Amino acid sequence: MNYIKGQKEFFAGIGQIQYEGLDSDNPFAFRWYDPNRIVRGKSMAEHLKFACAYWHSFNGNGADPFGGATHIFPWDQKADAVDRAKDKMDAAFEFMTKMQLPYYCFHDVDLVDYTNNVAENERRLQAITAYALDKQQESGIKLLWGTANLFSHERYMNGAATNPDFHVLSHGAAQVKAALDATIALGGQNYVFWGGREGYMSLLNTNMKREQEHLARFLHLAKDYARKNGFSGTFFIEPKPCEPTKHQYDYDAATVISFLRQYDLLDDFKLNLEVNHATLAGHTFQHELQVAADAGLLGSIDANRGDEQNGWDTDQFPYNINELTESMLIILEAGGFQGGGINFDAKIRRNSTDREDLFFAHIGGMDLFARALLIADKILEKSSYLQLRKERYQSFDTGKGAEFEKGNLSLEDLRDFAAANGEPEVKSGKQEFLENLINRHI
Ligand code: XLS
Ligand code: NI
Ligand code: NI
Repeated sequence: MNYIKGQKEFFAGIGQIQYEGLDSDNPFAFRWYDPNRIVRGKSMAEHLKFACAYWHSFNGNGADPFGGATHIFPWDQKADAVDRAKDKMDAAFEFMTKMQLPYYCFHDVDLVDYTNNVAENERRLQAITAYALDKQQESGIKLLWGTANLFSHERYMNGAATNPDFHVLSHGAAQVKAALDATIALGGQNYVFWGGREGYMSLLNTNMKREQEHLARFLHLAKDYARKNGFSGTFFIEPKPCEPTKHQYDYDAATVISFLRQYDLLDDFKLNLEVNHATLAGHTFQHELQVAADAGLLGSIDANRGDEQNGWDTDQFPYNINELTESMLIILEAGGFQGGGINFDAKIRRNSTDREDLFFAHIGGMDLFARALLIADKILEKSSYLQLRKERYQSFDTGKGAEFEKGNLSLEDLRDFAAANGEPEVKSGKQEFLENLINRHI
């Protein structure tokens, strides 16, 4: 990936970030992320498939419910929407190239501002898609996934696919159709549905069953349209338990899996799991990964973290090496992501106002995942971690335990075994030993 010289530079003075190893003092360098380093037969870049989230890095301007923008973007100045969008895209591709980020992800409205006119929005998205295709070809950067923003516009205050008003639902469909067209034109590898406002604020005015049926029908229509138009990638559902609605239909991994099964969507859909969505659902991120992996549905992840004292989606950049090490253990054991990668669904803080702060945020996140990958690989290869878990279940490997797993025993057989064999011996779960083992390798 080469930065195109001669083009206006938005991040002047910052060159391409390189791997310099642990001895480097350079804050603009990777200490662990060495894209070509081979781990378990694959390069780090292939394992991790890092993606830049367009919305946080190039649209999010530091505004919060108590105050306006603190990040003033030089690429957001031109009067014409498509011209403005092209400047933003130049900045984004410059940043991703300098950051060695091989992928990006977007919502339709991140790429270009939308109006209330369906046909005009389609025209704008097509114009910026053509521009994006050139940028992708120049830089080698690829689209990990596209999506449509069906939650910001006021018309979606009661949801999009689950809106009680069919007219609103049809606008959601128009947006998804255009976003699918853009994703397909750009060779996007996946397409994401995050429920946005698909949920309810009060059951008093909500027919939950009907809304969920509408959601399933909507997903089928989108899937059928995309397949008909040549999309062979994976669709992801991104679970989230609350915020913006009080109760989101895609609450967590288990809920989404059961929804996909109930509505016959398992052949085309997998999960995109986000760290802070897991913790908001009262789970660890590791739990959500394991639920998806066990169902063969671990598609992709949105990397970020929450704040332990806050109950909302703070979208901070990753920082916790223990959490990521334990996560990488599950991801590696599952054989990696199915189609997806690691999208930084994270934003720099309101008071991080220097242009270079966006670099530090991504350097930190990429290094932390690379480090977690190396540690997890060491734990799997060189420690008793896997062996201990295997031994814990060894009573099911032979004899009556194995017969039980095969389905050859009745409830009476179990009773007879218990009666004949007396009280089981006490066996330690060794939790602290295992926690020490993780920390020792970190
Ligand atoms: C919001 C979600 C959103 C999705 C894409 O909480 O994380 O950013 O990833 O619509
Ligand atoms: Ni997300
Ligand atoms: Ni989120």
